[in-house]
Amino acid sequence: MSKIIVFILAGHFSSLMAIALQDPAIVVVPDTQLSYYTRYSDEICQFPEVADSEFQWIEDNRASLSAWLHLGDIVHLNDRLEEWECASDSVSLVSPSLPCALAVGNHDLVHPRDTTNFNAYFPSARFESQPWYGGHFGSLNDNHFIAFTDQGQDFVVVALAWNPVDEAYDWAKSIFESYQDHFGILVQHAYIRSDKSWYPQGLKTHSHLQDVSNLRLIFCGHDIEGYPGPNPGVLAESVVTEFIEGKPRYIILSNYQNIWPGGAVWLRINRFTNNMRRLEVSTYSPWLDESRTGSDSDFSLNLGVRGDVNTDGSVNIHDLLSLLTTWGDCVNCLQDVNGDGAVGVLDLLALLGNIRRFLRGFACLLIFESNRSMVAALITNSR
Ligand SMILES: [Ca+2]
Ligand SMILES: [Ca+2]
Repeated sequence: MSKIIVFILAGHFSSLMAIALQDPAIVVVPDTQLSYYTRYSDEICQFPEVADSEFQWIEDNRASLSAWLHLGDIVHLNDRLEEWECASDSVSLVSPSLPCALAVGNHDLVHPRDTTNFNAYFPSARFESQPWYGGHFGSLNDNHFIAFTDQGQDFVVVALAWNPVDEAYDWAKSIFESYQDHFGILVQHAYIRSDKSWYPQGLKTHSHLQDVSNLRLIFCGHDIEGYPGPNPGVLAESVVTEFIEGKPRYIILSNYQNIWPGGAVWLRINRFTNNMRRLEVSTYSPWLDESRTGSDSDFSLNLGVRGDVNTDGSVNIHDLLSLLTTWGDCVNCLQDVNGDGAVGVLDLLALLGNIRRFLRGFACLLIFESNRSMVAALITNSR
């Protein structure tokens, strides 16, 4: 009888372990516009097979993904319906059961806000039968949100369009507040530049949403200046760190649109590990079947306690030692507690600010040890 119980318990725990081992993962798709760009009237999309490889890869890996998010500039010439046709066909390669959100970029509309073609190919009706589709602001799908749960983690994602009306910001804020217990993500086409400066739209969104405590990640594209990287005008990658109520919020820029052909569909895989304490970001091209290396493309960020360098949930001597041995320049590294691109005194102070509990415990241990030797001496002397 006891053997049977042990067997059942062992089976139960092994299934729990299997669930814990699979982490939520969200794919970010930067600007696809140059895969579809029709330079001449007799061309129907420039590199549709390149874009298709990206969405086929998402479909092939759907079982291990939580969602995919498009950063905008889906097409290059908004008024060319062939580009929208190709883009729609690419997106159709992915099962609609996988949650997705698409930001409207500056190439996806007629300025200032005519999104007729976006809404012809990606209307709310295309998604609203899916349980993850949350709804949209106003009558169009320009600004929409999705909510879903994967591996026990709740997410809410808001997609804000290029140049949204002021009321859309209030709507976005109300969505995050309605899903207060969800991990919040925003996608908006233009937000920061590669030199970490604000785009005016990003600054405006920041002013409206800076106090939203559950907004933890912002993904954006658009920029191709590449400054100060080695490929100005070709690609852009950057991370800006903020702290909201003591928790880190990251603005993550990625765009590779001018890499031949058609941006080579470099996508971002964002994997949430260590019980949502760490974000592991990698950059992969399904077309090239290559991964980008270097700390701008392949890095980890701390989503949890400030100073918890190894993201194990507590700040202690291990984090302190890791920080001290990484002293100096350190782009997108976990030891860069304040996210300024280097490990230094400010990071040390931030870590020490959260290490007080550990130090208190250490002090108690010292007092106990010194008292113990004192008591032992007294006992010895009294004999
Ligand atoms: Ca730690
Ligand atoms: Ca730092």
